[in-house]
Amino acid sequence: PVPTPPSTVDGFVKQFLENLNLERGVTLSTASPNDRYIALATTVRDFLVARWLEDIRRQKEAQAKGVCYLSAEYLLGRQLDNNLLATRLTDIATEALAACGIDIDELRALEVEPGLGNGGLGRLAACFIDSLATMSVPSIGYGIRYEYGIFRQTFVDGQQVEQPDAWLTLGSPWEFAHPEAAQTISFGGYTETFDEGGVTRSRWVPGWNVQAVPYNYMVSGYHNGRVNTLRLWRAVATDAFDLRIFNSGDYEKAVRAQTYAENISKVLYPEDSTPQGKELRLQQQYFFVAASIRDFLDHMLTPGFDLSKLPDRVIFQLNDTHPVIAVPEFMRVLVDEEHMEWDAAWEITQQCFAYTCHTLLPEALEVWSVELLGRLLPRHLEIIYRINDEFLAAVRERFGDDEMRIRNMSIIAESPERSVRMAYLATVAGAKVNGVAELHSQLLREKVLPDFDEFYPGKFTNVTNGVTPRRFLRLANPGLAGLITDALGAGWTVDLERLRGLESFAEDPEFRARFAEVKAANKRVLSDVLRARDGFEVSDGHMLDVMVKRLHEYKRQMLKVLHIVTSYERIVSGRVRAEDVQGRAFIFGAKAAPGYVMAKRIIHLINAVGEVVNNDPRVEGRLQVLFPPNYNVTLAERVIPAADLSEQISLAGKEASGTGNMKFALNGALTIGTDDGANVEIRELVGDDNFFLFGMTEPEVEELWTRGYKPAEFYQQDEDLRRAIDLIASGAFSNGDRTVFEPIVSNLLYDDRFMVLADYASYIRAQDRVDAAYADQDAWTKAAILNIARCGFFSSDRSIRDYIDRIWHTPPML
Ligand code: 26M
Repeated sequence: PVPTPPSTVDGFVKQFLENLNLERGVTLSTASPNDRYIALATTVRDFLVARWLEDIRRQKEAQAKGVCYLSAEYLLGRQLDNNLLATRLTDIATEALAACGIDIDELRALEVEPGLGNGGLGRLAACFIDSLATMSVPSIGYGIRYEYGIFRQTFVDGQQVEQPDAWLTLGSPWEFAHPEAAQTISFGGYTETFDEGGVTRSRWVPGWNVQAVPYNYMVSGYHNGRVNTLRLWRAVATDAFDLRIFNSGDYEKAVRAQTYAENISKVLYPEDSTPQGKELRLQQQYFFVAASIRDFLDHMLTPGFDLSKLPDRVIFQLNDTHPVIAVPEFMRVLVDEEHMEWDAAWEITQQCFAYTCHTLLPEALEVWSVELLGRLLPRHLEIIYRINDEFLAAVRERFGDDEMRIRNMSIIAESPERSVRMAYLATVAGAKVNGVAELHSQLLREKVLPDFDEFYPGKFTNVTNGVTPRRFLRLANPGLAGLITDALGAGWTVDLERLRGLESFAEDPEFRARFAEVKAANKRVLSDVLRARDGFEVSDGHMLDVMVKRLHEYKRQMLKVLHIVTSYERIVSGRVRAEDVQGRAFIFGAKAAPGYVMAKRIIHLINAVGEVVNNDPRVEGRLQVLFPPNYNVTLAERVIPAADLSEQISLAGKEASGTGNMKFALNGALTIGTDDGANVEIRELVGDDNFFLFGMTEPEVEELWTRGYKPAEFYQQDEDLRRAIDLIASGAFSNGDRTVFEPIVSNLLYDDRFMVLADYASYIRAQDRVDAAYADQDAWTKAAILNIARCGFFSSDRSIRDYIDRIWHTPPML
């Protein structure tokens, strides 16, 4: 007997008080705020369980084809609100707590978000499992339960200092641990050959192992009664692991060994583009995919299942290359453990995997040295070699002994070090390979993997990213959601194309006034949050100009800085009167990978510019630079609904898609952006009049590179640019110390890999157009409403539909 949701306030009160007593061992009067939060979360969680258990049973019974989403990251954000929404308990819970003398908002604020991801890729995985549940697709998400998620960012003298994210310390009411269901995952050792009926085969004799303990999370569908599973694995030392060493009598070494094993799920790697080839990272990857594959085979299939039928039952979607070691693992299980013939196993494997690529930067493509891979996973290396041999033989058959081509296509790179190219392995093994926006998929085929596209016609496809309208509209922007529902009815939350219906409302002055009121209210909410959180004062009436995303040179936060410095310099040089300047608050949110020196310098510069600009009386408060530390999903939910202008200014051809760009447009911000990633599709949909385009196109970028890019020439030729850079170089933002930002300045003048200076003039002109447009508030509002009306395409529900149609072929379970 599983509890069913209370339909009354009294019922909720009763369950809540019972949870305080039975789960926390306290009474209402002795409960700490954390006790109350946990009891509330538990009460909500418990009412999802009945549906969840039912769905697990149904999925198993149906024996339908399902998706196993393999991702090293899930950037979930807070759970309470989303689950209240799914169970329709928001109002009941609010009243019930009020009846107990508790303000539910105070408890909401206590939830520490699970930050088990870096940025776009991790958040995309979270949006996808939301859509999978909402669309009743048989599916499960697999990943790692990091004990420490993405670091907490603080600023000390304007510079980033990382603090550990101990998100589990106050308890974790949303998870169910199953230590009894732990699996053993092996590493190291060696391979040996043996004879089996006259055939020589190879097998793995591992050197050590760890336990993988599953932690289950419920993923609730929106108002469809479905609850899916997210299963995250935690590494725990095995007895055997300890015992061998204990028996050797070395207690200290045994305890150290335990620490070693449990390190595997200790911390999320905070890099989001430049893999360092670290051994622990490969351990993490193998650990979670090996546990996930075993889990699927053991629990989702009926005993005696004919493994040749696996492609009818499962597709493993590889979220970037991080889980690609699943390919040789799957082969190892089929061949070594299930005694399948190699060719049959390979046939199945090629139908059971598909690969999503999220980048174009060559330095972001993962490779593992053969030395490391062979030491940690010797049998897998053998399997990879055989896959490569057979693949290259097929390439030879088709193209002849074109050694250049063979070297370029080999899964094994020979220099600078023998290593395995994980993207190539994924491409060879995957039934499909997709990019994450039209432009990105096209460049992937034409520039990154052209030989593979030629060799495998039909393998490459596109699925443009999307975002969940539940979290990023319905929950984050209740004011706008209410307005839309009043206009169109409630169906848009699961059928976002219905937003089209707002087009006619853009012409309605009363609707525009209500929209403007919602935007103003969202700005007040953000302003209150920033005051409480960081002590910032956002001026009334300022345009909110927002750039939030990981700090990376290709994303070009530096271009935004040059715009701010130019606006400032125009005032202090007397070329522009402060009173004539449109008030703007520039809001940044950005974490830098801890080892990314240039990114950290840019963070320092943004804070330094803010310090000066915000305190210079000549500016008369017209320009404000606000950089709240520790941008995360929780803060995103406040910032995005309040924004007027969305900055999507990467160098064309570098941003695979972007997903923040979609969130802003759906919340009625206008975009200033380059022709890059999904910006291209946003602009096509909203129209040129409702989008501020600037900068070179991707072919123009290519052309300038080949011609020879000399950033200093742009500096020489543009007075505003010269003044801005000179001001930074002069020490104006570093108390006269010219050395602090010198590396940034010389990088811009003499290297500038991402062509900030080449796009500067075009960017400044576009910003001048933004100012002019903002002066007509009513026209701006109209454009904002049209952005919303025309961006329904960017629902992650549509992305999932595309994955189903083009890759998975998994019909929804009705
Ligand atoms: C790899 C190895 C070692 C440590 C970390 C990594 C790693 C982790 C995350 C590498 C890349 C990671 O993420 C990349 C990412 O977030 N890419 C973004 O994906 C989004 C979703 O598709 C796109 O919208 C963005 O354009 C793309 O930059």
